[in-house]
Amino acid sequence: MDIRSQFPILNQTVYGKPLVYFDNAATTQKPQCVIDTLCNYYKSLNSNIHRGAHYLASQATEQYEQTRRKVKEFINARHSHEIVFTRGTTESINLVASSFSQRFISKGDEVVVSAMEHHSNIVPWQLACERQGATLRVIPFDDQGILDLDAFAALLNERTRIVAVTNVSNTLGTVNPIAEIIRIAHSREIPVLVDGAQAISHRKVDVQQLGCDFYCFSGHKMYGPMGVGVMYGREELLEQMPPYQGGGEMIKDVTFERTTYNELPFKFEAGTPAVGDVLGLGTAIDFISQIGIGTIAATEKELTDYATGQLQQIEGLRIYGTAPDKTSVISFLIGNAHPYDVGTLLDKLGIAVRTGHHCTQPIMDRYGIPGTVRASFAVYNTRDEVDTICAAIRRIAPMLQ
Ligand code: 7TS
Repeated sequence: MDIRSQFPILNQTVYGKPLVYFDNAATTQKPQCVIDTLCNYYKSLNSNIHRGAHYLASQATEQYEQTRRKVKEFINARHSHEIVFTRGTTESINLVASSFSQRFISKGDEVVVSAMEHHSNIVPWQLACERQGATLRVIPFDDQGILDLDAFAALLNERTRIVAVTNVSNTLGTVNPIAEIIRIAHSREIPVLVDGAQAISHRKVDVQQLGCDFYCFSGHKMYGPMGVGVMYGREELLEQMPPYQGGGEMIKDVTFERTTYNELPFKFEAGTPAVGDVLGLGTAIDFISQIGIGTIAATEKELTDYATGQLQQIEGLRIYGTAPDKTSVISFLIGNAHPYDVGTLLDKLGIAVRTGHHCTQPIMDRYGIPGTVRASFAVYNTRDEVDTICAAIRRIAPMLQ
């Protein structure tokens, strides 16, 4: 079946123009199969999991746990109990930053992040460092948007407790050499958290092959529902880390004197989870697997190369993020135009892009710019849509001088 026709939202007009949706790095649209899973869950399965003794509860529990196994296979984790369901990448990183730091970070220690992190892989570590009396160190990147691995290696020392780095930059599109980063950090026995929010729907992720200690991602950026995500953590570390939130489900026994905690992964899943959304995430994984992540990557690369070539021909247009290995993200500015003005004009022509700092203010500071216009592609986008945005930019450029 044609991929694009599986996304009902794409078949509409906005302001009388066919919708061109190029804001996929913010969130991807959802195929009918994912929407059906959500509807069917609430139509025929809704119930609270792990506790009810009745039919619906046991069916919902079974499907929820089956999805955990599906995620395990998808990222090739060693164990299902290394997969913790969260509300998304942000919650996954906050969980690790909070719990890991309580156990492993103390006064005078250091945490390393990169200068191209999304705020959600900066601020939780700043909070943790503040609490524990530790210091944040930052890996720089060059004009093309490539991390400086020599500077990275030089940052590591006997006080470094963890490295937290993004697999793919949401603003520059750079695919970071995380296998190499992990190798360097592990040679000094430093664990590595990888923010996989922008990688998971574009590249094959194999956490065992990478050897990463934590890998975090969101369902909504991989054709799945909002409000659900994954924190993968290596069993040995998760076992040693304290719970993140307290509540139902994460305990073994509670008395007022002492509470003992449930085993993995339940220790980290306090309260009623978003069961329907977890099942929707499972369907999104099926959707990706059916197309094949290799096919998705190839389709997006072809489109990104085409778009880059076309955009580069537009006078006064500058692209930020020109690393050789990129995903389907193109950040740009036109002349002296403010990105917000470009975005507003494109919107009126039916084209959805994101404008601003994309929650990566340090990247903007690095280039000395207020923000960018960002077009980001998914597997359902087309060359015709790229032609539409290029024609639109040519049309609006004179209005922006
Ligand atoms: N990390 C990266 C690399 C991201 O791109 C994002 C979201 C997050 C973490 C946070 O994910 P969440 O699902 O918990 O919000 N990035 C974007 C973006 O580029 N535009 O909107 C959200």
